[in-house]
Amino acid sequence: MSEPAKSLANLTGAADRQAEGLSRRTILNGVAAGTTVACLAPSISAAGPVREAHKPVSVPLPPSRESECGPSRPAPPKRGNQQRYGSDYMIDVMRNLGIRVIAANPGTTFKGLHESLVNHGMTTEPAMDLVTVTHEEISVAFAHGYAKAAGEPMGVFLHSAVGLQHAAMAIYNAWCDRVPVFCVVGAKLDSARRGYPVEWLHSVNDGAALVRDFTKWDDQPASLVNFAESAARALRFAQTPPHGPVLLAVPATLQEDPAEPQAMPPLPTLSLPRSPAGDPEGVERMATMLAQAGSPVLIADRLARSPKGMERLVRLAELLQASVVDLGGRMNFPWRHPLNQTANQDVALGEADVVLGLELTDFWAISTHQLAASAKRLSITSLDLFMKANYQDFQRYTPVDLALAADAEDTLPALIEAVERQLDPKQADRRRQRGERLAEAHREALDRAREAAAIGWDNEPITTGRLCAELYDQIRAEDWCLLSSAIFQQFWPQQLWDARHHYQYIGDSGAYGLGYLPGASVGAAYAHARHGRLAVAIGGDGDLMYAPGALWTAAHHRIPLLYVVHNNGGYHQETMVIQWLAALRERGLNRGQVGNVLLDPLIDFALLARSLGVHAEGPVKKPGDLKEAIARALAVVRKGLPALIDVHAEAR
Ligand SMILES: Cc1ncc(C[n+]2csc(CCOP(=O)(O)OP(=O)(O)O)c2C)c(N)n1
Repeated sequence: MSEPAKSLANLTGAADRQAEGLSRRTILNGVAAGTTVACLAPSISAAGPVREAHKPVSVPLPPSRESECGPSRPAPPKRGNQQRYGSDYMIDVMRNLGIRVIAANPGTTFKGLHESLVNHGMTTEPAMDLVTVTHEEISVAFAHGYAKAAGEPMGVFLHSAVGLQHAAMAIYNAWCDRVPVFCVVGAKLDSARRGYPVEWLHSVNDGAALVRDFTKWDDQPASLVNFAESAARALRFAQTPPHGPVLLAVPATLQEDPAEPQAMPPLPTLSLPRSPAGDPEGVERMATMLAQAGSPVLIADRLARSPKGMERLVRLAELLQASVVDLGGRMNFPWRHPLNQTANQDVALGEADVVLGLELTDFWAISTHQLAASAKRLSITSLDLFMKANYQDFQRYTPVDLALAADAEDTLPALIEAVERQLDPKQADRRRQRGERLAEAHREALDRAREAAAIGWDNEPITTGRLCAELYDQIRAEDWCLLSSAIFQQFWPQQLWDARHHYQYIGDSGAYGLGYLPGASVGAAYAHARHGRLAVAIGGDGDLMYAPGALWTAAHHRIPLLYVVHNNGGYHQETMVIQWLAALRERGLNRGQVGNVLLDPLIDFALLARSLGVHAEGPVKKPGDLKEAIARALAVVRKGLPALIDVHAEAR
């Protein structure tokens, strides 16, 4: 092993280091509970007065202009006003259905809900939270990340027409990622109550039409009973596999009109159906094929909706001593498990005689390019149960030998039981030997990855291998979680880090719609903060520029997150595409960067982050400076605050 590779082995876990018992739990728990974090990093305090913990602030404002507030502003309610409004009831409905957090950028079409949330939902138990967001795309991305980290959906309030238009791409990401998001959009339906021109511009009769192709369900309730039933139904659909975003367009009149308590319908409760599991005969046949296979491979993409999914895949793989290839849509399988053959997937898939795809989005590419024609193809996916036309996220049609239209996570218990019954005890030695071979292949792949990550160790710009190794070295002893997919960092974390728990990784955006990571990582970090976990994300400079306002939300709500900017000076993915095309057309490579680089002016992400109230380090240009910058930033995150490091790194 080369010298840099040896030191990398130390950094990435080969060295037998004892995890230090550094506990941030109490500090971070305090943040989640909204207590004051008194200690701020010097650079933040230098930038302005030390902020207090987040609490509602009453600031006297000048009266708003009529054109902004409407001509008929209601008289302020008297103190102790006992009048209840439709929106108070709606907040109670959402709370009763398990919605505790709402993200929103304000807009008058949901002002009833907004007011009820702050003066009722947030002031009565169990208290809800309102996350202030600077762009509706960030609201939905926040909820997207939150749902994957928390294992439960949260709500998003959206302004009619314009707000929903901003939110649309993020809803599409959540749809393609099969993640539940509960969207509520205001609807100014009664034209007689549209008081001023802007209200007409922000009115639409069927607002949900804009996103209907990529939401699981929507409705426009016309009464409080209708709202209660539709909210429960929406959350039920959203959380029945395949999960997905849902939307209610709620008339402003229904929100704002008084509602007598005795006229309010009973609060609905949420009864989630059991997930659709594979039929017993199909499961039995599948178990036979797997039990008799010589080289079985289990491929998982969006399998593990919950920790149970990962536990079950481990159990099945260990029973069969099968290779596992993790496509990374979720945290499906421990990254350093000896049966994890993701890094050797070409070999594993090439040798496979039976392949089981678990919630795969694209079986076609694997089936066509990586599997032998003779390999038996098995599939379990809930995508066979529910799909929509128009948007083409269903990928190419793939013929398989046996498909179960079912939720894979909840089909695994029956499959495991059937495999256990069917495994031939006389073949136990053969299976053990197969497992040993796979463990050896895993070890060799890890060694190769360490060697590869050490290449160019002292290079400038900093290599992505060094960036990921140095970061891991400083978090590995803690309860860390990675909120980005590392697709543009050569998957170094998946290759080098040791993720064992389901919460340590949440996959990617779903539709590769950029602008996902800033909001999603802040939303996921918000959920992780309750457990005192150390949340880190590594994202592109181009990606961050779509939604930098998410950093403000992280600062405002004291959300602990280390956001590392992999700053390669632009849209490298697209640079490669244009260069490739220009080369194909024999026009040379040198103009491939035009329209694809962000170098003039060079973006100072540390300055940007500081302006949004986030502690920042960088730009870090020299590899030797990385360690200290990471240490300083992590010190801030451990105190319960966000921090950003701008790293000038190689393209990939
Ligand atoms: C909303 C959206 N716009 C454009 C694209 C096309 N696109 C794919 S990758 C990419 C570049 C992303 O830049 P960055 O995040 O800095 O990553 P890099 O490729 O530079 O490593 C772009 C623009 C997209 N996927 N989503």
